[in-house]
Amino acid sequence: MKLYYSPGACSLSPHIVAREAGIPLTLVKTDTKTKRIESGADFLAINPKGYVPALELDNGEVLTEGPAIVQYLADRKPESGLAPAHGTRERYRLQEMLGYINSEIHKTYSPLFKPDTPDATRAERKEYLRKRYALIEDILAKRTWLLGDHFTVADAYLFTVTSWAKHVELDLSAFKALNAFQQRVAARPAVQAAMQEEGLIRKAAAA
Ligand SMILES: N[C@@H](CCC(=O)N[C@@H](CS)C(=O)NCC(=O)O)C(=O)O
Repeated sequence: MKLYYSPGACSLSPHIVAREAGIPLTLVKTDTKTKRIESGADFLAINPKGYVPALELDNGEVLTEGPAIVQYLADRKPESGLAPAHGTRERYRLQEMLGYINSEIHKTYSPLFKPDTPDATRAERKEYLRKRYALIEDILAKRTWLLGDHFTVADAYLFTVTSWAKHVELDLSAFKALNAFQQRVAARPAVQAAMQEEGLIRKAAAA
């Protein structure tokens, strides 16, 4: 399978999930501005939506939308516990959380990355994010991971989008449990490996 990604973008979430599950992926670096992949080929011919992540399956089919992709990957390795079994109440809780992260958090960051977003909009979006993170903070004050004792695809997604806060000067320092969560996720070997591969952190020097 091929994952079309852009370093540090929301595609880091399925990249982490694949590494957590032990699923080998071919990573294809994608420029979301020029809509070209590293070979120079047209990304729009692969994903007409023009955004990452996109997962090309071995049969050539292309799956898009982060929440669908992470569930697809997790379901390839159910024993990983990255997603509860289909049809269970826990699975709906996972989908509820993925929907919240996707629509309430992820997409609220988008205008903050655009240089022409007016200051008033920027301030309003940051306030909105802090309001949405307050709910997450309440959850993480009581649990290690978003859904309980197990790391799931929702944790990989929350970690990925929250790592953008420093790039858009969003102050989340008041959210102590969230900050501890970010550190917990960042310390996971699969997360370290994914971030190194995307060039977000340096590889540990050889002894
Ligand atoms: N609805 C999509 C949105 C994905 C998305 O926002 N991708 C961003 C990177 S985080 C992107 O590629 N943006 C470039 C563009 O929209 O042109 C999802 O949830 O997967």
